[in-house]
Amino acid sequence: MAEEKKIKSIDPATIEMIDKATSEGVSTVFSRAETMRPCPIGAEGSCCSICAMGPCRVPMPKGKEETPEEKKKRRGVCGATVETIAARNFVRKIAAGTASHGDHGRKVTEVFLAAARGETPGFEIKDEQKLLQLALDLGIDIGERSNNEIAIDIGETLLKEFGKQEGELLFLKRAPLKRQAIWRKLGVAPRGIDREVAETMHRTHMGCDQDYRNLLLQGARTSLADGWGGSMIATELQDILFGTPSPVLSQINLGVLKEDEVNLIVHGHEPYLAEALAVVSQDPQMIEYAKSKGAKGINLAGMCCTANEILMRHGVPIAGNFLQQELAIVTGALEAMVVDVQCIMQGLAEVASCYHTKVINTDTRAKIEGATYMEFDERNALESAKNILRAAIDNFPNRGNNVRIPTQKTDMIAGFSHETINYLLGGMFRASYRPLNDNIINGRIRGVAGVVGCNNARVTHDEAHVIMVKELIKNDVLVLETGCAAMACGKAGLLVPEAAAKYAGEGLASVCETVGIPPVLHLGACIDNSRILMAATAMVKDGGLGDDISDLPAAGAAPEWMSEKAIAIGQYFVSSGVYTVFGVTWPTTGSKEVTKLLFEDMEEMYGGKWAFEPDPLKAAQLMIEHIDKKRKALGIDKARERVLYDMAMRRELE
Ligand code: BF8
Repeated sequence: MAEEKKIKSIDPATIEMIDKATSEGVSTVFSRAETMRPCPIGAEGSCCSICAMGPCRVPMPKGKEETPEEKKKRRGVCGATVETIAARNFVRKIAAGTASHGDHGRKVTEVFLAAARGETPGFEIKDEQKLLQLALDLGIDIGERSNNEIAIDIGETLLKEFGKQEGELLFLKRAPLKRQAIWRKLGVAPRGIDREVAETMHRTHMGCDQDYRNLLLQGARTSLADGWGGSMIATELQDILFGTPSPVLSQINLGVLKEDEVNLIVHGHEPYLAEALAVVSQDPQMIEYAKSKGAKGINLAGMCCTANEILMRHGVPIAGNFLQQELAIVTGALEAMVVDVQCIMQGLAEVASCYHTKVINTDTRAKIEGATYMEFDERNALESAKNILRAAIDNFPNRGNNVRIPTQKTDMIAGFSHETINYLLGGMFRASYRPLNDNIINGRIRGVAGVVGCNNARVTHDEAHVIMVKELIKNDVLVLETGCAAMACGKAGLLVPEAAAKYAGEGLASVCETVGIPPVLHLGACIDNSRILMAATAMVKDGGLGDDISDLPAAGAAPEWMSEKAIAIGQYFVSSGVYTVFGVTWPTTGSKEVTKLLFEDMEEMYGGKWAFEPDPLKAAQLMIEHIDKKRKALGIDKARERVLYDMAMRRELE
């Protein structure tokens, strides 16, 4: 369990709005986290609530070593051991995360198919090159056929991936051959995405799968159905439909809200509505309408993963990450918060009731009490978006006199898709990860780290992300980011090329300077962690760094994780061969055996394993040690001298 935190956020804009909320008597996630302590038994995975004979609480005794006799007695009413209970709880989180990304991927596929069939005016295939590449990957005939004909075949093929009952997910073939062989040997190559989720729910029903090892194998299989299934399908099809991201300059933090314009934040995960809003908010008629209500214009901003989607494709600024959602309303300057699915705090409607903000929910899968429901119809996207935007504009005259927008906003560059990294490094005509591999081999770059995931109100907002990433880049580790992690580092000024000279070690800085990239690359939303899998695979395929993802000098982390999706992501990285460190709290500490399997034995099985370290500096050092271990195994450890930073040098660099 993380220690009592000292400050609520490292971000002054966040602190200013927490203070404003407090002085206005508004409760937020920050104040609720103070009054509601986490349940210590649930936090360690020792509470079983899957049948009505419980909930059974079987906590690890504190302050003394448990005897085998005591351990035997730690059982639920049905006789379930702590191992079974902890493992069931853990793999259920994986199933929930996989289901969330999978359902997102399924909806993307349906919209993609509808667009290919010409049923969604406003949405059409944008990235022909990626469409054709995907057709080749899937063995779909290109010939003289139109893009839409090819897209229909792709959509129909990928839609079947969700309900497939036999065989393997098609994208598994993209992984290095050695990786595929490991999955097959362990029996964890997923069949259909939904099938793995359903089987996990079945196996974790009362009195079913009771062997924690077997449960964790199914957990791995389910997680792979996320990373190489639902998430990868979503990323691929979104890119084809809305455009593959390329580097774009924008800004981040609550200071992107504007005092004299209609402010509209789009928050959640699926990008169709946000795409349509990005278009209609530029419509001269809508701008005129906003002016008729006394505003100078329309200001669209994003929040959470939806923000990442429209930032990368349209340069739309980001108002903040997960823990800032209520605070955007506390500014008093937000006309509407438009939401769809996932990571939308139920506290939003309550906070909005203290201001003039309308919370507009748009998805039938996520109804919200106290919000205004305006269903978004993808088949009539632009009209739907206009209706929602009109509701926001109509709300502008209702602003109160309690408006205060923090001044903080920071420049950031996003849009580093796997393809873009390829082009940036290798050039348009010989796109390749070769230069990255060469710089890793010659030691200028020590390795690569994926730092991803959420904010968590149990730890200081954004702090762990920024400390970890600064430590990594100082030690010449190139950082790839997604989700709320990328936003934390964006606010801290790490997503601009100038950050290389300021914060990165000499080797990494020299490479960033040559290529013109920041030392921390923003790859997108959480589903876009599949881009990191693709980047890792491309590094393996380009040669010189072993023949599997687990051979790469690479590591992953989610230092402020909170959602079940984060556990699914972490497990698919581990199952793909990546050493992955989580912070905040660890959900299986109630069982030594389960924790040992995750933290130790998985390395034997998958080449990757989990670790838990709530101190972000120590966690970064664990990642660097792992990277060095891999460099040694590859025989490239002599190529670089390790730079050790003492405290004085660190302060100088800060
Ligand atoms: O999917 S990083 S808080 S917003 S779960 Fe949610 Fe976590 Fe943010 Fe996106 Ni990902």
